[in-house]
Amino acid sequence: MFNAHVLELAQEADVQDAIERVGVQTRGRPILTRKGLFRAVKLQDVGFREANIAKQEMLGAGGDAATPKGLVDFSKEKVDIILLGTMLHFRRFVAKMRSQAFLCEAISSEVEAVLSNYQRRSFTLRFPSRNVETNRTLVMGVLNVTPDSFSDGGRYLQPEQAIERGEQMVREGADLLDVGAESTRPRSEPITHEEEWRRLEPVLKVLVDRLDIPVSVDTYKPDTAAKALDLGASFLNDVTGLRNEEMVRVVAGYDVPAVIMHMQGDPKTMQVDPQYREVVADILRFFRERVADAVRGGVDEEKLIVDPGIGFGKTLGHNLEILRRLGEFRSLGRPILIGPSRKSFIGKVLDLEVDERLEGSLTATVLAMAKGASIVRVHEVRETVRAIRMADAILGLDSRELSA
Ligand code: HH2
Repeated sequence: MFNAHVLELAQEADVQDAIERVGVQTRGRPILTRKGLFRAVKLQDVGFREANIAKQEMLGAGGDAATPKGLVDFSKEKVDIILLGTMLHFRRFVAKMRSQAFLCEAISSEVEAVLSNYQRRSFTLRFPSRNVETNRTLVMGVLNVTPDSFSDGGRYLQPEQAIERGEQMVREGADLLDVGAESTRPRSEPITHEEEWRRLEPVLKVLVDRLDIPVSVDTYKPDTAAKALDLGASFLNDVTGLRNEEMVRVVAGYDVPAVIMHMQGDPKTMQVDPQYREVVADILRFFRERVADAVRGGVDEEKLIVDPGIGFGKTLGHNLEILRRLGEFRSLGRPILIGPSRKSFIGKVLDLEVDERLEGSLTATVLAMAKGASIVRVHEVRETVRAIRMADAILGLDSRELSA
């Protein structure tokens, strides 16, 4: 009996650890690490010439490519393909494609970039007053100074209550705080900048002074964003994904981190009949465009955080698929934020009202961090911090020394 068993090697570190344990010589380690790591890379809308070359080069490199029938009978101008191979195969492929004709060089660069991005686990969030590392999962507490938020609407409308709740979340272990003054729940009505600021100012003023953690403002209005940053907020959370040029100017001008969230449509109508060609790929494309636009507008790319926007123009199936495939967003090389907390997709799966969704929220949040989310946006901070610390320890993400 040889005690054969299948090893789970998803990350470079897993392969390195496994081959070290069998006593591989130092020289052999890098090559075996590449051979031990399998990847599948999907490309969309590839011209048939490039797709044919990619298939040949991937086969030549020792891997393979999944291509549609339309590629061989020339019935399609553009096709989606999946490259399959180990990191060694991809290394050879990238080198070969670089010197091929047509758009092959661009494919080579894109594939090389996503494979390297996907490996990236830790980021430094540079806030005005401090840097925060994402070498463990960060918990962002939600504070809604609104009369109508879907979960905590009306509870923290009075400044004293909101301030007390903010301080409480810090005591409970929040790493970041997200303060919002306008609900963006489905069917909500927009409010004016004046009204938003009237609700926000008294709370924000005190919190930024008293709290020792970075505070973000959940707003898509450039005027509110600028005033909040002047007052001492550390970053911005924009549910419209920096689509407004003015907002890009604010982020670039203040040089602060910003969350680009994906939303299909607007809150009033987003849940009517959301449609995607492929939900994950479509959102990835949206992020790429938004990041590129922001960078063109002077924003430092390293300041951007992406969030697929659970519940914003998505069906139950879309939300579950986004969470199941969340790791694919690591292809962007940006930190991922996720906010499943108490949302209606949990209510639909478990048939439970908003205030009974704690277990569903914790499950979604922990699975999301296991897939690579760096920041989790939650209402129930105390419980989430415990769940996340435990998950971080199991996954080896906790930088603290844990003794036996
Ligand atoms: N969800 C809500 C609001 N802002 N921002 C990001 N980045 N990600 C999210 O998932 C997200 C968000 C909705 O939740 P909540 O703030 O509790 O509700 P409301 O919009 O009703 O105030």
